[in-house]
Amino acid sequence: MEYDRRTFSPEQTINETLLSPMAFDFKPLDPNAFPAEYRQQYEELGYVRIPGFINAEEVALIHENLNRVIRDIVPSLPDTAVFYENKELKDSIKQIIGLYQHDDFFEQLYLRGRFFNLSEFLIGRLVSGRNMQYFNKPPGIGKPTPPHQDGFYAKMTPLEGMTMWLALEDVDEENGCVRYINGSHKRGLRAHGKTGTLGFSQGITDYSDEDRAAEVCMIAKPGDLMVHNALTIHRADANQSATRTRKALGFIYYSARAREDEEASRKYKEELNRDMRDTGKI
Ligand SMILES: O=C(O)CCC(=O)C(=O)O
Repeated sequence: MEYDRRTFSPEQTINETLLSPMAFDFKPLDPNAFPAEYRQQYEELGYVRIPGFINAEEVALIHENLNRVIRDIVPSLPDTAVFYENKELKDSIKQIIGLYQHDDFFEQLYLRGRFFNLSEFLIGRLVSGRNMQYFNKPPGIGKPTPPHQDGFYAKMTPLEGMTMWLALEDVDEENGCVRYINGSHKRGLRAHGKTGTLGFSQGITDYSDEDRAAEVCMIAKPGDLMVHNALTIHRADANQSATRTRKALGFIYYSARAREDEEASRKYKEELNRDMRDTGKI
């Protein structure tokens, strides 16, 4: 494994001029400092669960910055970058796509912090960032996330990728924990078809009772991180709480050598945007 070109030593500071109004303080960690068990678990199960990957102050800083982005930046974003559970209700945001492209704080969190270094450690190669998203399930109306494999959405070859899912609040069965199927990353891509769900337009078409019985629910506290392989099957239930939100961040990384099929990706996005408009979802 080679880390010399793209990693940051713990002492290294971020260029002050790049900082957004809320200070960035997620010191990168040396990739070699992560425990070997993280990679073992990731390779065996298709995911690794890391409790307390960031601390309470760091979680609070992310919330502050999210609130600022939602207040100051979201109103000017295109309808293909912000999805609402109900587009008439501005407090029902369910997803912000490409969060790092809209704000410096999130760009640095994504590309200059310990998340990036962890992705290199787990993949064992240099990586590049593909997308960072905000996920919420608003109380009462937050819909289920259909069973899927992220690799189906990403038109990448080789499919060497992962998503990091960072809980920003308590997540459990009631408000819609992420559910993984152990070892599913070893069995290839399953058939996907349209789901009608905004933000997760494709789902596994033959998801069975056997699949459901094999699910493991990722109960999480704020700051806990789950990292899943692009082939790991996962889903989440609706938010059944009348009062609790379910906020999280998703960080998607692929190996630097993975290439996107640009034509397939462009076609897919065009069709998706057309579908979302035609069905009145955006
Ligand atoms: O937040 C969710 O419900 C699901 C997120 C997801 O599917 C992912 O991070 O790949």
